[in-house]
Amino acid sequence: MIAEANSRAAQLARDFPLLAQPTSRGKRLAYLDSAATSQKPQAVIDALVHYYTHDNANIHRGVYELAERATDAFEGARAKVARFVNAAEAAEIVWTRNTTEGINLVSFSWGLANLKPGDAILTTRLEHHSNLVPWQLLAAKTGAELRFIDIDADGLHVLDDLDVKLRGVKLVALSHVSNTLGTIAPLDVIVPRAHAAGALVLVDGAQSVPHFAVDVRALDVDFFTASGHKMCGPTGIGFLYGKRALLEAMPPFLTGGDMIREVGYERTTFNELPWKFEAGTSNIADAVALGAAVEYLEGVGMDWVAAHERALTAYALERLAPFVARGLEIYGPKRLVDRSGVISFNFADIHAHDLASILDTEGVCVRAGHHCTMPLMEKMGWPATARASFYLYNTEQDVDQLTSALERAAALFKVA
Ligand code: C6P
Repeated sequence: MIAEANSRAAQLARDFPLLAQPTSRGKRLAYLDSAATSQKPQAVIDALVHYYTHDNANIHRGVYELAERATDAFEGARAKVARFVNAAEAAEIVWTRNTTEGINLVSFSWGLANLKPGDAILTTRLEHHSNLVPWQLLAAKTGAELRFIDIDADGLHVLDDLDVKLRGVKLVALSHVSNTLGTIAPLDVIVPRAHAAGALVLVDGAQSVPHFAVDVRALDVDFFTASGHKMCGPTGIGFLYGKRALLEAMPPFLTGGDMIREVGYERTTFNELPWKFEAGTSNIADAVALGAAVEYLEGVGMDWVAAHERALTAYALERLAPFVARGLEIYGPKRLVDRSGVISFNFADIHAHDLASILDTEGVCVRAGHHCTMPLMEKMGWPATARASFYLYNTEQDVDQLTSALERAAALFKVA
């Protein structure tokens, strides 16, 4: 790995106060669970505190200066997110609580209004439960069929029969990056073919937009949704991008205050985009802080983030390679270009949960379990995996701490 990138990551780690905190055992913290949630830079924490200290009021309602300031901060953050993903306009960005809510919004609003028996929804065998369960329920409610793009043993999409699978499909819903295997979906192949078959495409961007530059217009996706908490922002805020014409035609998902234009006792007309989809008082402070997170990421540079994570993944795979002869299994795509900074593994016959607990005693945070992809684990025949995931603040030192902790696990479990 290039020493310069490593030292920049070490420098950036200082922006994240939590990372300086040793564990209760006095170990240096090696936080390798950013796929679950990222840490927050001081700039984001400050934005939250600043909002509550100086700008807090309800939005879109008050005419007084404070309320206008709150509204400006909230709508300004939306514009920052729109710029970050290159949406044509801020009105195409709907605030949600997270990726899960973004997918449910499309499922309930677009899905119930547009699907009927004989139609199909196409997803993949890699999906997080958030991008599977809503489609299962939608299929059951509408009589549509749920189909799957298969994956090979390395977790790569099998596209030989894509055109056959696309027959009758109204929506293709897939993750941009798999949270369990790190597989990057070949959207450049799938999106044009889906469109040619008359299907819309929804992309679950929970694991992509935090890690590399995403341009929703260049990708030509119809819906794209992500979570703020995985991209240096707070929990409880996420967004759904949708092409204007689609969002315009969709009925509201939740109803109540703020999403209305005129309400009578008998009937109601709805607000314009994006507020038609934002019922009730929004999560104003967290939206504002997500705007700060986006500015932070822009300041770092998304191309740098992507290059750094790729180099760190290469370094980690190299450091882990000697363990393979001792029973370490590494899952996911073999080629670096096909994968993100997520490494799922099992070590000899140590259960992933035991392994994660031992790593924890050494200050290394990794996730263990099914990673909310139970059908994928079953298909691959893994009861669980341990998963290390990287972000802009991780360094070679974190990877070295992981391999030292694996040595400790090997010693405890008497792995030769
Ligand atoms: N994956 C992980 O540890 P929410 O919970 O709505 O912010 O994100 C859901 C979600 C959807 N799609 C993908 C690809 C995801 O990775 C996640 C969240 C975390 O892998 C927590 S389960």
